[in-house]
Amino acid sequence: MAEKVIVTAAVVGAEVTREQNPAVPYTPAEIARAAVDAWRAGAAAVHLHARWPDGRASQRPEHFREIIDRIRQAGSDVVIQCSTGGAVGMSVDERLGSLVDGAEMGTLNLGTMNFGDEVFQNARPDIVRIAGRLRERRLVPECEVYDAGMLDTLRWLLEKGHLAAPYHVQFVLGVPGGMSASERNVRFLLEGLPEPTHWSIAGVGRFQLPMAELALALGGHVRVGLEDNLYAAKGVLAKGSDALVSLAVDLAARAGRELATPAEARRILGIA
Ligand code: KMH
Ligand code: ZN
Repeated sequence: MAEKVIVTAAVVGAEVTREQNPAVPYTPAEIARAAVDAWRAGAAAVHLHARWPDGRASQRPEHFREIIDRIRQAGSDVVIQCSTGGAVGMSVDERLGSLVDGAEMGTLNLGTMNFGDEVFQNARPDIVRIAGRLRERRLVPECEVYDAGMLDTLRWLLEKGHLAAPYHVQFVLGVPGGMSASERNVRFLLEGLPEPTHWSIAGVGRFQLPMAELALALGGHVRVGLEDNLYAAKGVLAKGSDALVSLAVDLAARAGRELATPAEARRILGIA
């Protein structure tokens, strides 16, 4: 029987805007509400970014603290994962601002890549530094893999002792400049995954739900939400990340995969 599935909700990224979808949350209160709604819809974990009230990307510790406090005040035990990717162009120091008390996981982006028309910089010494900070703070890394060579970097980090289990792998597929979101690519990536590990797929744009369906069929976990995709169906804007979580929950039921609760997700992910 396949492991229970962890649905992660990425409720806001650094790039999507309210002009594209009015449901995109900006303030800490809005982001926390989106996270709690996603948890109520079945998400066991939330992947968090922050914004300034005008929508600019923020990695300010006070924004992350307020988001986490509000999520807990609402009675949610959802697993909290903070982005150390931030936005393209931010320094590593700025990106590390998100790792505040209350975070349980932090992302670890495994390479430099074209990101649309920009460059997302993740030089190897910076990856090592972020991995070190996650270790110091006893946060479980979620390794963001956008392309096949990044799995070689994962292996290198493990060999050199910069990273050790527990860690989680998120295949983020369909970023313009990264690997596309196809079944062939997923099967190839899975062959290169170090054992033992658990993995998830975040498909970008129209690939979000097909990739969730594929991950469910192959025994993986899934990430959905407005960070990666603004639409519930072709031409239909999602009313929120919770709506996308609900669609993933339906797919999980159809695939015969039970949902992990946040407590079960902590056990699977190795969060102490
Ligand atoms: N905003 C992207 C440039 C992460 O959260 O760790 C990077 C990103 C990855 O979203
Ligand atoms: Zn992110």
